[in-house]
Amino acid sequence: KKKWMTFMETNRMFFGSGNDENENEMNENKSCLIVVDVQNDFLSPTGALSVPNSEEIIEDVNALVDVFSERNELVIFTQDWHCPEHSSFASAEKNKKPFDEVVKCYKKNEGGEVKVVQTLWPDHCVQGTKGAEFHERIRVPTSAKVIRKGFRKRVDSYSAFLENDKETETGLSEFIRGVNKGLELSSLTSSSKSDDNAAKSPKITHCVIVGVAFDYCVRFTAEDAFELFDRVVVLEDVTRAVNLGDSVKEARKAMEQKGVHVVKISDGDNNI
Ligand code: VGL
Ligand code: ZN
Repeated sequence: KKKWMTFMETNRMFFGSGNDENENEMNENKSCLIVVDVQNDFLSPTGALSVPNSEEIIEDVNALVDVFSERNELVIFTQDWHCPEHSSFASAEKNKKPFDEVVKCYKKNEGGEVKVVQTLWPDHCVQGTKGAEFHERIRVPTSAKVIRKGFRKRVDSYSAFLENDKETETGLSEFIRGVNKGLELSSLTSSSKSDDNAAKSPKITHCVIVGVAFDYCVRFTAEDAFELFDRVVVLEDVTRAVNLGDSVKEARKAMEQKGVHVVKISDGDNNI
């Protein structure tokens, strides 16, 4: 935990003033933590889509959640939440096996279509099953926002924001816009700021992402996060990858092209 408090201190211009009332100049920046898919089917070695060594991240996830919560920063957990016979399952296709790829074609609302490669997975994170529950050692505070994704049968959702048709919203963007609106309103009514014209209204400008899998749900969540945030950071030490073919290399390249900061705290990379 100490490691993550130091991390927040080192990067405090991005993390607002927390509970420190005297740090007015930094009040307009807030951050949020997105914890991606820390569920039994991914984290447990016996899970349906076990991500190698992913139980190792649990203590760091808990410590980060504590540090963000203590500083009154928003914490979001995503939960992969598929219906039985979901279209991302190999079992839903004839003559396909897990980890095969198919091309899916989605019709856009405004016309036209989008083609995306869909990896087919073993059945996993089926709604209401043990595999879909958060790992028992993960602490989910009652104040956290939980966003479920991938429950529409015809379309998978890797990203916490947009499903794989690149069009259907999960609801998380609207939620965050609402939180920002609330921050703006409370800053307008707070007396400490009313006579300070230069004060900008607070806003969540910064997003830190951890969880699994680095090369799928973490990657696409990070790429989409730029719609809402100025700065997007993936803490690589607190993620693990499925690692299929070049998926890790491709994920890193795609994130870096978008401007996502993929950092490794263990390499001393703690100034973001
Ligand atoms: C994920 C594959 C299928 C992930 C979810 O959490 O990265 N990967 N569903
Ligand atoms: Zn899934």
